[in-house]
Amino acid sequence: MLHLHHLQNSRSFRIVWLLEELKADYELTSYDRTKAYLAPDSLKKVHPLGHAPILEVDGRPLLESGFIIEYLLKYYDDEQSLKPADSDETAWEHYTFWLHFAEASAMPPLVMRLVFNKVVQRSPLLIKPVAKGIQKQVEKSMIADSISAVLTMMEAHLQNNTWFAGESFSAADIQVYFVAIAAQSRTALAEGGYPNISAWIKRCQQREAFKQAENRGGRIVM
Ligand SMILES: N[C@@H](CCC(=O)N[C@@H](CS)C(=O)NCC(=O)O)C(=O)O
Repeated sequence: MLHLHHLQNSRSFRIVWLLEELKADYELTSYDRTKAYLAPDSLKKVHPLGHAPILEVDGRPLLESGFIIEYLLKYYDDEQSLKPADSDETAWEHYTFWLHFAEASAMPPLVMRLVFNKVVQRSPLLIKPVAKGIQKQVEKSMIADSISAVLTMMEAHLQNNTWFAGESFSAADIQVYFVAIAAQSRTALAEGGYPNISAWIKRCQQREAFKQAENRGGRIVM
């Protein structure tokens, strides 16, 4: 029995999408974010970390989107259709690299940007100019260049590859998709500055399972 705990507008969309690709039978509980844009406390009852996604398998909570993806592919992808075979070394390497890259290198600067935006938004009027000043400094010194470097790597890879693992769609695309959507605001991606990424986003969105995932889990809006 699979039970996905899904936070609106979050990484857990990845798992909704994957479950739809696998045509799995699952229960879905959706949580709204709090005013502070956090997960509600009720998610901590499922697991003390309180982050989404959480996939309960027969009542056992699994965390980390990358691990949940690997778990589902191992036990629920009978045809091994969403991951390259180990024998296809190039595709396997691409797949594994991008699966890890999404959380390890790409998400940290995006989360930092989100946190600093929220700090400014939530600062009392008197403090706001100071908060804005700090945000500007951090954005310039630590965030903007890292996000550009991430997008440049993705763009270069998609110059020669239709999907992140190469010629076939895989769960690596699902993992990286959230990065691309989270990076859309305040980068050249929204203005067409990364045409290969934009075309790949469209290819992802055309998949039936993606549309089904949006119907069940809601659209990601950043
Ligand atoms: N590395 C974890 C990150 C989990 C995570 O931080 N999830 C965010 C959603 S995008 C969350 O639950 N945020 C709400 C909160 O921290 O209160 C994963 O890939 O699953």
